Amino acid sequence: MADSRAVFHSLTLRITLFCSFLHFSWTLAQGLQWDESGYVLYCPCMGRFGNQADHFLGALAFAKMLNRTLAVPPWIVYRHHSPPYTNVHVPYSEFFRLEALSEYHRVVSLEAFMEQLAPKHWPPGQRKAYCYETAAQRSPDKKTCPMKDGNPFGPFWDHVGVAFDESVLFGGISYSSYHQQLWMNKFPPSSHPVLALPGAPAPFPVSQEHVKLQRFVVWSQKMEEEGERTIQKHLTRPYVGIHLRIGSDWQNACKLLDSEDAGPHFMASPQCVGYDKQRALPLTSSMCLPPLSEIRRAVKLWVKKSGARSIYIATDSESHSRDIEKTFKGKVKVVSLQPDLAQLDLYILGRADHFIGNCVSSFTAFVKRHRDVHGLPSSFFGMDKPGKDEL
Ligand code: GFB
Repeated sequence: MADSRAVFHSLTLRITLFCSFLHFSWTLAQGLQWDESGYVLYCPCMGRFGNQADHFLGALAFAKMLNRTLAVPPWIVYRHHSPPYTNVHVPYSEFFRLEALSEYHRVVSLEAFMEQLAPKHWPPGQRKAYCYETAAQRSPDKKTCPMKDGNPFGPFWDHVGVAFDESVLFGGISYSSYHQQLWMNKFPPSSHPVLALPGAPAPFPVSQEHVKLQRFVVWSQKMEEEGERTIQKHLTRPYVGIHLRIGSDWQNACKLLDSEDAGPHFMASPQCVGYDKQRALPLTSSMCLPPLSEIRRAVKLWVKKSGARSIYIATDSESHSRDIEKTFKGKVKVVSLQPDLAQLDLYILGRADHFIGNCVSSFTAFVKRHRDVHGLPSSFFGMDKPGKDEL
C-alpha cells in the first residue's frame, strides 16, 4: 500500500516537474524580463541548512502572498573546520531544481537577478534595505538596517556584490498572511520594486500551512545521480535510515529543555509533537538527545517491522555503527559514510524504506517533509508514532 502510494506520488511529481521544466526553459530562452510586480530578496542568515530550508519555504510563501518574484538566495554553508575555512555560498540549483519552484510561484536565482536585472533596474545608488525599526535600533544612528553587520550578513551581500544606500524601516507588521494588505499598501512595487530584507521573511520553524511547500523542493539531477549511485553501491533494500544528531552543540542545546519555562515546542519539535501547543504531545529529553539504549531500541523495532537488510546512519558526530552492528549480530549491514556534503546524507535518508529522525532537529525536518511528500514512512527517536499534522 505504502509502495503504490509512493509510486503514484513519484509519477505525478515527475510529470508536473517536466511541465515546469518546459515552461521554465522557455522563459529562460526569452531572457529575464523585469517583473513590474516587484521582487523579494533576503539573506538566509539564520542557522545552517535545516534552518535555512525551513525559512526558505516561508519566504517562498511570503513572495507569493505579495505577488512578487522571489530572488532565491544561495545556501550559506559554514566551512570553518575544513577548506576553504570560510562561508561558502552554494547556488540553490546546485542542490535543487529551480524550475520545480516555478510551479508554485515566480522565482529567479539571486545570482541571475544581480547579473541580468540589477544593473539596469536596481542599480548601485538606488539599493534600499528594509527592516524592522527594532533591528535598526542596533545601528549607531538607530535608523540604518544592519544588513551587513557581522557574519554571515556581510559576506553574503558582498558575495552578490550589494552595498545598501538607504534604509526603510517598518514596525507593527508581521510576515504572516494576516498583514498581506498592509504590506501591499505600505510598499507598492511601483515605488518599492525591490524589498531587500536582512533575514528571511518567515518564522522558524516553518509554519504548519507552509510545510506542504516542500513538494516544490526537488533534488537537482546532479544530487539525484550521486545519491542513487551511493545507495546502489553501499546499501541493500529494504534499508532503514537514521539521523543521529548527538554532537556537542546539540548536547548543549538539549540541556535547555530541562529549564523550567521549556514548553512542548523547542526548535523543530512541532514536526512530531504537533503544532497546536494545547494539544502537543510531551517532548522528552531522550527525544532531543536519544541515549544509545533508545537508539538501539528504535532501530531494532523498525528493522524488524520493515524487514530491513541494511541500515544507513547519518550523523553529526559518532555513528555508533559498531554497537548497532552488534545489536543485529552482523546479520544486517550497517553503513555510515559521513560524507563531506551533508546533502548526500539528506538524500539517502529521504529515500530510505523507513526513517528514524530527531524530532527537534530541522535537518531531520527536511527529510521528514520530503518523505511525507513522497508518501514514505518516518518515526522519531522516543516517538514511534508521531503526532498527526498531515501534509
Ligand atoms: O541543518 P541544521 O540547521 O539542523 O544544522 P538542526 C545542523 C548542521 O549540522 C547541518 C550538520 O546543516 C549539517 O551541516 N549535520 C547535522 C549533519 N546532522 C548531520 C548528519 O547527519 N550528517 C551530516 N553530514 N551533517 C540547529 C542549527 O541544527 O541546531 C542551529 O541550525 C543551532 O544553528 C541548533 O546550532 C542548536 O536544527 O539540527
